[in-house]
Amino acid sequence: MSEAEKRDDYSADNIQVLEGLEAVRKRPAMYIGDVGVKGLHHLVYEVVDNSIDEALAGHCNRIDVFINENNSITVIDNGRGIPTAMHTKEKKSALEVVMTVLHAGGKFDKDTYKVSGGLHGVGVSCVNALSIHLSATVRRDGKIFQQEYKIGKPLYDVKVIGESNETGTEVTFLPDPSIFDYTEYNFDTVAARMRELAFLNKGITINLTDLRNVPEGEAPVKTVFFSEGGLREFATYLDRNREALIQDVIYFEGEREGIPVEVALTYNTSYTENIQAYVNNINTHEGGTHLSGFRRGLTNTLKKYATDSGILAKEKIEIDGDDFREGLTAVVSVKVQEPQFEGQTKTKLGNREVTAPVSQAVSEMLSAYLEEHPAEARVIVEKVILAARARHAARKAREMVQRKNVR
Ligand code: 0RA
Repeated sequence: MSEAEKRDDYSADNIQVLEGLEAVRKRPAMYIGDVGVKGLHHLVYEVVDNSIDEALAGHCNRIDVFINENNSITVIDNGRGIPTAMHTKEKKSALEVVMTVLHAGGKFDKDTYKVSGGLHGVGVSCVNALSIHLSATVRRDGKIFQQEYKIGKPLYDVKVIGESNETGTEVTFLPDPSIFDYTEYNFDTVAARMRELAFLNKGITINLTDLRNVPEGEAPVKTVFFSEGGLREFATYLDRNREALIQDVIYFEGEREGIPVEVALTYNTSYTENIQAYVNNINTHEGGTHLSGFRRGLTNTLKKYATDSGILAKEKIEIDGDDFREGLTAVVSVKVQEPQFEGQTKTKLGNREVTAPVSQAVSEMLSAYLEEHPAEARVIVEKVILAARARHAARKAREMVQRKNVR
């Protein structure tokens, strides 16, 4: 056996096998949230997430997504390609195992840095189960392999259909109309998620092409999502319609206590707060420990600066956490190996060990920025003090009205 074959053998065998697919068709909502527009779009995200994981592992930098004329979806990546060698336990190609066994997707081995969220990580087999037709094409080892499925069942064994010097995975699926209320994709919905993924995973090019209703004789429009600056550019994008209070985006990227942390923040002249917090590329709408860490780092650092710099001294005013967040736009992204999602919509991070690393990262980047940019620091602190004053005045006014009503 050659080294390459051994490696392939190894990766093929390391796929953990758990359960069957019938369960998914019986209770689709349990796996993809719902069978409406949201669930329909989740299918795309799940397939793309697998390619994102391959990119995060350092083997892929390009993902092409097509919305086809019949509302099927094609996702092509330039990764290593899903292994196709025989999986000894299952006596099937690893590709077939990945496509037909729930949870078989990526748990190849713990060393592989795998953090994708997707349908809460249920895997591409789930997409297969909910598609009337799916085709998987793998380019690797000089060959092109293919297998097709109907509602998750293979139509034939994995076969070689050609030769290729390239590597990668290509999946085309057509959602089952007997499962979904709607089967028509919304370009803007898909585009928004691809844009978000490009910001969250800098350096990956995601191309999105809508092949529906292309006028005769015209080329389809390809939209390219690519971010070199990551969250730094994400924050700028979020504030695109606001007036900036400071021109910079304060940015941190690194690892703290083994947890990859990326944070970007800036201030605009509005009074609203916009903090987007992500765990493994999933927007944690209900917040959690990473958001607490962010808030703690922000509040402590700004409070300390306001006090030490003397700007606060002449004010004699009590400032609290909310005052630091008026006009704040921020994005926090952490990658957590075993995330615990809690809350009503399972979008609240519960892992206690994440708070300190995020808080540290925010304190470090922010104190360094404030020290080096005294002019901007003053503008921020003055805005904070203004917010505190407004809050105190509002409370006084409320108390006055209430006192009058008592009489
Ligand atoms: C695990 C191992 C290997 C590739 C992949 C997963 C993989 C999965 C997907 C899903 C979509 N695109 C993908 N690209 C790669 C290969 C391991 C090896 O070659 O040693």
